[in-house]
Amino acid sequence: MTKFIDSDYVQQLRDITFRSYDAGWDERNGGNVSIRLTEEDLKDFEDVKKTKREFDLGFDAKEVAGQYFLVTGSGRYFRNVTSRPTKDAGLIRISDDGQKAELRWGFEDGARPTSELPTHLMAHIARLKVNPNHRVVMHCHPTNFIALSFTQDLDERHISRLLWKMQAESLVVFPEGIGIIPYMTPGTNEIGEATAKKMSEYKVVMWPHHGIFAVGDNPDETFGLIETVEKAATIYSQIGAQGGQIKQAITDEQLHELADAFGVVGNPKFLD
Ligand code: 2HA
Ligand code: ZN
Repeated sequence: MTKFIDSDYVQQLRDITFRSYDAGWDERNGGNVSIRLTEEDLKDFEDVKKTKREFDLGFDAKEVAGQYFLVTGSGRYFRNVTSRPTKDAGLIRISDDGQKAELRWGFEDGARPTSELPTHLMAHIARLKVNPNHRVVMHCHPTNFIALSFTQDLDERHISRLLWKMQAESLVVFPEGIGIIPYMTPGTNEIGEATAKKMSEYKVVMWPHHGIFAVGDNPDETFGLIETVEKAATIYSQIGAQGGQIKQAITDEQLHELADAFGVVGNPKFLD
């Protein structure tokens, strides 16, 4: 019998939660991840077939009914997922009526899915319409990116251009730029709806004074996207530490050349 604990999915979740913690982006219980899986992905695992507990979702998730999500637990620490995956992570199936999450594996000591489950599921629903290959949604608290939300105008064009111009990699990795929602209370359906709306256009959404939400095909790519955004924000912080005076910078013409060279389309709203 193939056990779900031995799957690549659990291994990938252990890996990115620990890496994100180790990068300093998940103090205490900060951060949450979800990986969308299908019945087909799970057909070989005998130990995910039975519902062990149910959770009310508090919103209608019919658009992902019958799909599975490997998620981190509410109040659980990213630091611990790698050593306690069966307690701090769980596999849920969205019920056929879209109202409940059925626990199929994990959360063995009574844990529940992350408090940000509404945002995760709403973001998956939004991304499925844009790019059905996007299976991973990740939230964490990258320090320099959060700092930008205090010192900069919360303007998508401004923040996107600032990060694009900090390194040549940025435009290639997030050519759509950065979506920004207003500051809102975490864990609510409202912040989920606002984030999901942005996710129909952006792979990265800033939660001002809180953190980042990012999506991607797989855990590696999603984590790499967050690393790239945070690296650009860190360069900006270091420029400040070096006195803040910019003597030369990447021009818009060079951004256009980059986009052409790497076959990406920079968001025309933000590129001059
Ligand atoms: O999971 O980061 O936004 C804890 C959080 C809430
Ligand atoms: Zn958070």
